[in-house]
Amino acid sequence: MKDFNLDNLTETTKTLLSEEDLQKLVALKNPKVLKIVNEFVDLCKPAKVKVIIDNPKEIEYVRQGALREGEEEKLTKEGHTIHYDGYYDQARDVGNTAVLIRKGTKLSKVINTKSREEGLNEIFQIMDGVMRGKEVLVRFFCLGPTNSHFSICALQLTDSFYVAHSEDLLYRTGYEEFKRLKGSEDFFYFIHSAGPLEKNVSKNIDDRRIYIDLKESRVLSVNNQYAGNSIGLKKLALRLGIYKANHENWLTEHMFIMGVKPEGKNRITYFTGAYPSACGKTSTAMIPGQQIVGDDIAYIREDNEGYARAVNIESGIFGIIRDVNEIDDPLIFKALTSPRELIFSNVLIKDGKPFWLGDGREPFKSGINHSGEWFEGKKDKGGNKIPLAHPNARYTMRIKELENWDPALNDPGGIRVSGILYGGRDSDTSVPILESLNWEHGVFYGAIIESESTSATLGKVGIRKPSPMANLDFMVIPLGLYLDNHRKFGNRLIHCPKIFATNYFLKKDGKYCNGMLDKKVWVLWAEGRTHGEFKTIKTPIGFIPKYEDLKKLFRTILNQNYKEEDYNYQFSIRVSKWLEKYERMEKMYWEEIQIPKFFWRLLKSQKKEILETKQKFNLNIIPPDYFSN
Ligand code: SPV
Ligand code: MN
Repeated sequence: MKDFNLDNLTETTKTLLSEEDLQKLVALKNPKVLKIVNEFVDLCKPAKVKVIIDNPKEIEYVRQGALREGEEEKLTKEGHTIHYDGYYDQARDVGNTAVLIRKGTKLSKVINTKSREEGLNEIFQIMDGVMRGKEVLVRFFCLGPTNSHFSICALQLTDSFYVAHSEDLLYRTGYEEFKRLKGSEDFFYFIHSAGPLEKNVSKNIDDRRIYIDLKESRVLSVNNQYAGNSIGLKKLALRLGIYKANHENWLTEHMFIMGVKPEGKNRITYFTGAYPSACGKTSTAMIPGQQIVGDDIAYIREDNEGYARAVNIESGIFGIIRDVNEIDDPLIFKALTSPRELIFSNVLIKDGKPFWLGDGREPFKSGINHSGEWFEGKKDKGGNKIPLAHPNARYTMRIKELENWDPALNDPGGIRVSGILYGGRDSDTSVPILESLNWEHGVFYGAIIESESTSATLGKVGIRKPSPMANLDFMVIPLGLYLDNHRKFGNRLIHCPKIFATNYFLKKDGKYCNGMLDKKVWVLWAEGRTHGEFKTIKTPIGFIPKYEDLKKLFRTILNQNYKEEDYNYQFSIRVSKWLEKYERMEKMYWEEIQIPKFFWRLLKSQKKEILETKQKFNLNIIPPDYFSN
């Protein structure tokens, strides 16, 4: 690789690159970058190659290109645009995503794998000439703050101006960072092609492929536009990050980062949190009065003093727009309804204005949406009623557009992690919040996160889906290895973050026990705990809050009277429900490989202790005061 230089460039690449753009590549003094550009320009055969560096003029070229090519259209409000993904390209394509591995390597049973040789042959064939007639953009980004030992350089080649524009909103520019690499090959790269387009959306959906090549730290993605499939730096880089972190003893997590600020106390305490979708991730990160650093992906490393520190690898949000309304999400709603640079995707457009499901406004009966011209009652080919907007419709904007963005966002040293929240969803088992007994026990909680399906999700109601660390979809190494890396990470720290588990969805007589804002109380209780405040009650499942403390917090934070009978119901230990959960976990983990001993040890001891308490009190549902002494 070292000797790849201009002389090695093929004629095609030389003729497609302007002298100015060629010089931008040369200035990086990075043979691997040159080689990649050469290889994929040769393979994908675009009509034009454009190298974009960090300056605003070049970034404006990308913004304008998205409009010119029709991948985005202007809306009435200044800076707002709309992008549509194809009707069948509205979410991550699990079936066509695969990790390329050597024969014999085993990963989690839920992860698709393919032999590397076979996968590369297949995708190279699809990529041959896939950019014909199009312009490919060569982009440089930085995953994490610039000038930071956390961060990883990322090279993206894409023929989608929408993808490149989204990346400008979601990530930090990285051309100068690539210079700082001084020729090193230690970076991720992503090749993306939306493939041939029809009405501005990917046409060859059957040839959609997203192949993760760990050996080369790269992901190749074709015939798609939906950001979770196309934007290299998002879920594709998450996978490469998990691989790298596990080999270098740090953590890449599907986690938000937030600053918690208790009123009247002059301090800010940082939490990270992993929640499967529909378990309250964004609403936790956006709890009123708190600050947001990131909403999706974090790199976590230990510092010299033995603290865990985290950075948001992104600087923007690709957020679910469904149910964002003035009452529940005032800050996001405000940002979405005022002028700023913002891409809406797959929402309804009527008279140049965007509308979405659950936006709190009178719904329209017609407009343009992800299905084209839309009218109420319209059905798709499968006979399914098409909603006004797609349930997974999104907005893409910079975090700085939110009034509560935290200035530590770009701190190269990251923030100090004091607490970690694992959020599951069930109607009948877990308590609203608990503190784990120690780090290992907390990792165990991360490993046993489940989310229960609701009427808002497809399929049967009440089905519990395991979602270890909300990261299973991206598990490019054996799940057991990943969990053990977590355990070891915390055990090395001198100042270990406290780990908490939340469940905002407990029900009584079919009704939710807690209001939307109750999570503010749980999170502020957790914040207090990281400062040694509040006494707790020790139970077999962990430390739970005392009634008096919650009563006070409900009063001061929400001006509500938290009744003791509600506390007793919500914080009871439901023995048979926990045992059912452990059984489901046992079954699931039996089918995984290399599950570390500590997991089985904890599963066994939790079961045993919970059974013993049942016998001791001769009760199946044990209220918290049975445990206080
Ligand atoms: C998620 O599904 O976790 C997301 C959206 O953040 S996607 O980019 O599709 O992964
Ligand atoms: Mn996510």
